[in-house]
Formats: sequence, C-alpha cells, structure tokens
Amino acid sequence: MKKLFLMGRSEAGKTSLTQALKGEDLHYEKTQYVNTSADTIDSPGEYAESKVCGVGLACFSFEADVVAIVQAADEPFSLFGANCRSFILRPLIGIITKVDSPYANIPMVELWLKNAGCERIFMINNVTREGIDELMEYLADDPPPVTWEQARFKQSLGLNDWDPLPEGVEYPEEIR
Ligand SMILES: Nc1nc2c(ncn2[C@@H]2O[C@H](COP(=O)(O)OP(=O)(O)OP(=O)(O)O)[C@@H](O)[C@H]2O)c(=O)[nH]1
Ligand SMILES: [Mg+2]
Repeated sequence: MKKLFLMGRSEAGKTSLTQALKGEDLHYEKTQYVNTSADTIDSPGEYAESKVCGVGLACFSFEADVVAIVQAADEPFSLFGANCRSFILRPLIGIITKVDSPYANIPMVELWLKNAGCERIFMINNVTREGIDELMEYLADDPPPVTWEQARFKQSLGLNDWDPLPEGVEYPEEIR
C-alpha cells in the first residue's frame, strides 16, 4: 500500500479520513501533532494555516509515497496557491471531503486542487464512506521501487521518478 500524507486546514476531515480508511466509525479527535501510522501521516491543520509551520509540510511529505491536499467541499477559500505542487517531490492528489455539506461548492474546490497541480481528485464523504473504495484502490499497490540510477535515467527523459517509462523505452541493462 502507498503511504499517504494528508495536509489541509483544520476541520477539513483529515483525521476522519484516516478513520474511514481503516473502516472505523468516526470519532472526533483534534490532531495535536503529526501522527504517523503504517499507511498514513496525518498533520494538524495549523501547519497548513501558518506560514512558519507550512514549510514543515514539505519535510514530512518526503516520508510518504503520495501527498494529498485535503479540502472540504464547503471551504470558503483555498490555503494552497496555484502550482504549489512545485514544493512537493511526490505524486500530488486532491481529496474533497464533506461532499454532503449543504454549503458544498465542489466545482470551485475542484478547480483550486487542479490549479494547485493535483494529478487526481477524489470525492469523499467520510460519514457514509462514499468514495473511500476508489481511494483505497488507488493506494492499494506499493509504488514500484526505483533506484537512484533509475531515477536519474527517468529525469534524463524529463520524467518524474514515479512516472512510468514510456512504451518501448527500457532502463539501460546496467541499471535494471
Ligand atoms: N458531514 C461530514 N462531516 C465530516 C466529514 N469528514 C469529517 N467530518 C467532520 O468534520 C469535523 C472535523 O474533522 P477532522 O477529521 O477532525 O478534521 P481534521 O482535518 O483532522 O482537523 P485538524 O485535526 O484540526 O487538522 C468532525 O466533526 C468530523 O466528524 C464528511 O465527509 N462529511
Ligand atoms: Mg485531525
């Protein structure tokens, strides 16, 4: 399973998402510090809300296989600017929670996440578990291991470490 790093404002639903992914009933627990488990890293919303702590998010992201910006469908503005994926050296996905909120504006939040550079966006209701299966399917496989030399080779083709090799292209024999 891919290890998922969750960042987003307080009350976005990050901790609830970790509970839904584990099949637990939701129980409110304010996140006070970064919590690492086998499959997720859950950060307090205050990291995303403060310029000083925000830098810490980049550091924690290096411990994960995938980074997720979590935004509730009823958030009034985005904390993550356009192209903010440039500080993340991992695949970046968007997770929209609270799609059941009466104040939800899904197209607007989706646009923020696209502009931030998310390559996939998942719609989730943590209460009913709607959308959880699709996210679990995405996370199911381990990322394929890449050696330093293989990463360098991919970069020479203008690819990220985690991008698949184009069809017909193989690693040179000495680095396979
Ligand atoms: N209706 C609805 N409520 C949700 C959903 N996800 C979370 N909540 C509620 O939103 C509140 C905040 O959820 P948390 O998961 O604690 O939020 P968080 O992002 O971990 O917040 P911090 O720990 O402060 O960073 C809780 O009362 C949850 O029950 C959802 O998909 N739908
Ligand atoms: Mg939390």
